Amino acid sequence: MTVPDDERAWWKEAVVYQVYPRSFNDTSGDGVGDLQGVVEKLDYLDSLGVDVVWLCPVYESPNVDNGYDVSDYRAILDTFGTMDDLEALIAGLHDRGMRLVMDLVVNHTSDEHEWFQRSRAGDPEYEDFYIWRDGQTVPESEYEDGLYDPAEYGLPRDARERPPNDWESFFGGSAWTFDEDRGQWYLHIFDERQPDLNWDNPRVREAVFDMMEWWFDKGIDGFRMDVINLISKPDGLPDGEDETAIVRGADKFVNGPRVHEYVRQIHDEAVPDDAMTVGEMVELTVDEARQFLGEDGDGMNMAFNFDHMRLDFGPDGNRWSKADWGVRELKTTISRWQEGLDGEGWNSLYLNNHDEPRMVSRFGDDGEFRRESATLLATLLYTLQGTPFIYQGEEIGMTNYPFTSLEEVRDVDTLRNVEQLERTGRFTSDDDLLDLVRYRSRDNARTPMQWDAGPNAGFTDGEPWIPINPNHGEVNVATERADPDSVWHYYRDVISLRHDEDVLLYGSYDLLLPDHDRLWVFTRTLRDDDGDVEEQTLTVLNFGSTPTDFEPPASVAGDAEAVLISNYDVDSTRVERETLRPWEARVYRLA
Ligand code: ISL
Repeated sequence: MTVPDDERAWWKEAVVYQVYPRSFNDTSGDGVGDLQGVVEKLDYLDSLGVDVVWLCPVYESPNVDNGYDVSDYRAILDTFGTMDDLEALIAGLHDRGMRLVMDLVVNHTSDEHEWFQRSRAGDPEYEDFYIWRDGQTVPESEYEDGLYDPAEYGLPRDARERPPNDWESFFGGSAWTFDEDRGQWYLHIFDERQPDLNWDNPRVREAVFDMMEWWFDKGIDGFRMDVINLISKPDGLPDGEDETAIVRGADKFVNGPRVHEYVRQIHDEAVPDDAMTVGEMVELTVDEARQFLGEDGDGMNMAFNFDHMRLDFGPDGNRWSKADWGVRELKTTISRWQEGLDGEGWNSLYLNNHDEPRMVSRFGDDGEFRRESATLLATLLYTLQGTPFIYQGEEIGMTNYPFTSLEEVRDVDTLRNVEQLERTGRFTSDDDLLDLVRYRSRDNARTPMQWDAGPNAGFTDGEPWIPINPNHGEVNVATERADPDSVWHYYRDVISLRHDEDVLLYGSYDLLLPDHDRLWVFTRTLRDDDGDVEEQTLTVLNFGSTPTDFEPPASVAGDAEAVLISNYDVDSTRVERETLRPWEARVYRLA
């Protein structure tokens, strides 16, 4: 056995399936998915071969941000069911040898959380639970010269105050809101109804750790930690300095001064040894990731980084503009993470989630080559080093939604940002606006899971909370399962391949043909103690809708032992010069 036991871990060998419960499966008929809906599909998930379910927030919430605004961490939102349903889900997963990872949203709470209610009322026990500051006084002259408009901050005409600093919210506008009750401003890096917790207050940390322990006692197996590298804010809350920051101020509040101390404390105090943690970390670099992960890290297992999610942002670094990307940049970016974390951390592998457009629409071809490109992307994800995360519907090649009006949009992020951009005259026409929404909106991923070709795609008997993709007649689980050549069957095969092959789990990654602008070719290699190759695979991907010549480098050319998987028929095991078909993907076991 080449892989030492202390290098192995269950979460490294797992495939995680992300459930966005609101859009997964509705059993109550109210048009919103629910926990019983997930329970009902456990055999489905088992048959796909996944090991872990990551469940997006199901806690009590006013749903300003679909559950990422929690008003009670220990209660289940009525729409989703009851605590009994959640316990049934845990039991159902464990019975099948699967595990449950919950979402931990503790950079902020809902403004309806009792902590915030008490904090705004000045209750001494809670007054420092959030980040409260006095505003800056604006000289009367600025008001008279029209340089200051109180309405911009939702303040009355006679107000002469601006926020404590210039930080912006990810959802557009100032990151500060004035609270009448308390007579002060509070910080919210997301919506104004998502006030940021004050992690510098030890009582906040204690309260969070207690809550985490309470969930582990219920039997959950880990946490996905929402925007966890934003929890430490710098003393004095200085203005932003970096003009190209993703939002103004991000250069100050991302990876703040005590973030490692806090992440380590979370792990030391509230996470059992065999649990799995994955931190969502905006603006993370490989160097920073090593400090969170790995042997000398803070105890965290994996991080979601966003480098590959930014390749199509405009030159201003803004998510709400758009630029072309090429496979060269994609492979350079992902290769940097593959090489950078080898032996010093562990990658999470994803190309979409509930915040991103559908991967086949963004990185593949969701028209003529939907099947081929979806399976190529799967081949990539399942033969890289790291733990793959499937987002619901990815396994059937679900696509972006063809929005024709803002009335079809539910997402606070899309609506607030579009509103803000309209104010600055960013759009030339309605079509221009809708183009961007169709490309970027988080709602692309949030339309309901397509189970069958019937009414409402088998998602609900009621009126769905968000429109269902009109392509559900062709793209749905029933059709995919009936067709042995489908995306779904490919996912099942590639998942099972990955489970069986140590070299695909633990082998090191080496990029070949780095400068090729259409092909992505790499090996995975396991070596013995003397450094001799023991096992090796070769992944060859033609990233595009046109045929491409492949000239294999001498190091991998010749007779391979086997073709382990491919998305077209391949009749020879020879790795030799040939023309690859559109979106063709192959994995060889080298001799
Ligand atoms: O992609 C984004 C910015 O680059 C944002 O869409 C997203 O808000 C950001 O990635 C953080 O996401 C997480 O925290 C948000 C929540 O709205 C997202 O759903 C969640 O995944 C606030 O809790």
